[in-house]
Amino acid sequence: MAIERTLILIKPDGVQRGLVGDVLGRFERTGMKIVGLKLMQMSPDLAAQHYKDHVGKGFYAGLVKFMTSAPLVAICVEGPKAIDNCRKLMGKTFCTDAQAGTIRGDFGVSRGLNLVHGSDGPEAAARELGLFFKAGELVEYSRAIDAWTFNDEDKA
Ligand code: DAT
Ligand code: MG
Repeated sequence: MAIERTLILIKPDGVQRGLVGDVLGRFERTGMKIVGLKLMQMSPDLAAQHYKDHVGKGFYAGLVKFMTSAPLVAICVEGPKAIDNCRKLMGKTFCTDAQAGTIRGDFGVSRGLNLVHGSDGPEAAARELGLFFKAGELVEYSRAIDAWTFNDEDKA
């Protein structure tokens, strides 16, 4: 099934810099669907679970401090190959390496303050969505424009 769901976070720097609309719009305008959306502050406990694979790395403490320092926006994006498609829109991890045209390339200049998180594979997406959203918080709905946005080939 090529229709996937992925977790996107607009990180605290994106919220503080007033870029929520611009960043969300990059995903939305592709035709992918927002099926979950909330403003929240990440707790240290949630940060530890979310970034469990980075525990012990040199940047871990700074990363957790940054991610818990102010509110972020959590989004569940749905669409054909949504996981890789969102990563492509985000660009390389450090804004300084990210290509023009990507979110990180167009809106950032920092390594660590890189505006956006996106799940990096199907297992991570399922795990991370479970951390940020309760089952009832993800909404199933169709849009009139769906038929002009993707077709059966994209769903196969
Ligand atoms: P990505 O966010 O592109 O999936 P990642 O999962 O490897 O990247 O790392 C998570 C975040 O940690 C990343 O968005 C920024 C920060 N980070 C990663 N490597 C870093 C490093 N070497 N120095 C500073 N921050 C780093
Ligand atoms: Mg990652």
